[in-house]
Amino acid sequence: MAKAQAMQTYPDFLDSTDLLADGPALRARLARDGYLFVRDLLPAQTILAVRERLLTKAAAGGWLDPDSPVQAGIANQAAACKDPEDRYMRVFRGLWMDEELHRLRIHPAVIDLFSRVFGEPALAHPMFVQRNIFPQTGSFDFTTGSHQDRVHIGGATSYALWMPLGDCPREKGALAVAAGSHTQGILDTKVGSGAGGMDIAVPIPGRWVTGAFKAGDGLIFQDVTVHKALPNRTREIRMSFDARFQPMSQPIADVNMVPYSGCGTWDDVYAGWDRADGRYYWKDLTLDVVPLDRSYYERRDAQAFAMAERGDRDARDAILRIIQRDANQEKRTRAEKLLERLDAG
Ligand SMILES: O=C(O)CCC(=O)C(=O)O
Repeated sequence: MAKAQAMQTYPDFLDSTDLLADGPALRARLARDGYLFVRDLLPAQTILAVRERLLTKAAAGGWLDPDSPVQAGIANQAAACKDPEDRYMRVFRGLWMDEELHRLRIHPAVIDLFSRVFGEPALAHPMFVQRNIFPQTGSFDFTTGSHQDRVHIGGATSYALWMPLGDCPREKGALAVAAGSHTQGILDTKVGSGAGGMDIAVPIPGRWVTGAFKAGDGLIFQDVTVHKALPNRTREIRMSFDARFQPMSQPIADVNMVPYSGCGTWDDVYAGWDRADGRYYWKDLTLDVVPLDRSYYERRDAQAFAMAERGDRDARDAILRIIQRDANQEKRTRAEKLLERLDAG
């Protein structure tokens, strides 16, 4: 717990709200620190409306305490789970497909901000992430480990927008970034339970900063800025979304053009929507779509197979990801056998 306590004392983000209208100043600060923290980027009411929609779906999926009001977002700890477990995905799909959630990443305030930062039209990646972090307890302990996004996102330099769906004080699992870490390029990774089943394997450069978010506040960071989430020490599920943005003229990797893994096709996603706006917003744009450099995943998979052969359960998340997400049938079969062995102990 000492480590968690130390995280609670990280200094606050530098607040860049006063620079919001000044593209060159935002660009300079982002280049210097690797991140921007902005208050009230989206109207709180917009965020809270999405939060309520997602909580209703989470409650129907059994994730919330049946004895508490849905709006309180109190977790049913017996249902605690995480991406990419099957029981997580069963409920998560419905949350991720939510139409109002999808509209957040193309809200004019967001697109205008990134366009100012880039000095040219900004592209919101079609693919984005919605996260649900259950409280940390004796029997369930998952938070996002330190990582960089670049290996997962590929393409040209991109920037994330991370926003909690509702207020997010530090103890609810706020995001932290290592300011200045973006100057060191892509760092070595090892198999872990962090984003994409990878964690950073070397000492982390830069200076950790974090802060308390109010609904509508946003954190922007570069794709090589190291970041992680603080543990969720409340009784609520911490809900957030993170989307990626880049200058429209730059190459975008193919993996960012498809829905979240396990959520079907775009037609599947849109089938349950009431309104048409926000669907296929990229279809008429001229984009330079390139393949993702998969070498980082290939290295992760080789490490995960070697660990799982030795019976090391730390490989479990990466093995699960191979089973669910790898195009290669041979690898999936090998991973399935190893998972059975790992789970049999
Ligand atoms: O929300 C989290 O726990 C992790 C977010 C993250 O890793 C990201 O936005 O890239």
